[in-house]
Amino acid sequence: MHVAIARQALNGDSHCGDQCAAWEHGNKITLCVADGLGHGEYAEEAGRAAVAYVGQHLRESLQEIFAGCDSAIRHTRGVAMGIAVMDTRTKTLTCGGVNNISMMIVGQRTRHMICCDGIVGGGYKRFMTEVLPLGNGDMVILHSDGLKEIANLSNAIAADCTDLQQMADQLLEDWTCGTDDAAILIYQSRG
Ligand SMILES: [Mn+2]
Repeated sequence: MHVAIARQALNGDSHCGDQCAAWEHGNKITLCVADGLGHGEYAEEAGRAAVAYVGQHLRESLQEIFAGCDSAIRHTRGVAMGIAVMDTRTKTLTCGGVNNISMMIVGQRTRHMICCDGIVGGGYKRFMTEVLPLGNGDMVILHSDGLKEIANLSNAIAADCTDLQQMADQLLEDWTCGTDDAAILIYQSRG
C-alpha cells in the first residue's frame, strides 16, 4: 500500500485534531482524514474517536460508516471527515465526505470530490458518494482545511518526485495556512 501522511499541530501543540489513517482489507484500501473541530485536546479527542470508529467498520458502506460514526461520536465536538475507498479489483474509488475535507484524484487530469454540509457527530445533510475510475499511477489526495486549496496541483507536485512521503511533507510545508492543525494523506495506485 503506497500511502504517505504528513500532519502538523498548530503552534507545535502536543495535541493534533487532524487524524489520518489508511487500512488495507481484502481487495479494498480505505483512506480517511478527520479534522476535529477547532484544535487542541478536544479536537484531538474527536478526531481520534472518528478514525477509530471508521477502522472498526471497514466492511460497511460509506453511508453506514458516516451515519454510525455521527451517532457514535456525539459526545465529542465532532469532525469534518473525508473517506475514499479504493477497490483494487475494479480499479474504482468510492468517496464521500462531510464538511470541508478536500479530496481529489490527481492523474491525467485533476478531479475534485465534494463534501456535503454538516458535522460528523453533530448531524449532516444530503450525504452522497461518488465512484470514479482510478488509473495506474493516479494519486488520491485528502487534506484538511489546515492547508490552503492547493492551486495548480500538477505544478505543486514536482514531476520528478516519486517519494510519496517527501511529496506529502513538501505540500504540507508549502500550503499550510498557519492558523489551524493541518494534515494531508496521499495514496498512489501502482500496478
Ligand atoms: Mn481544521
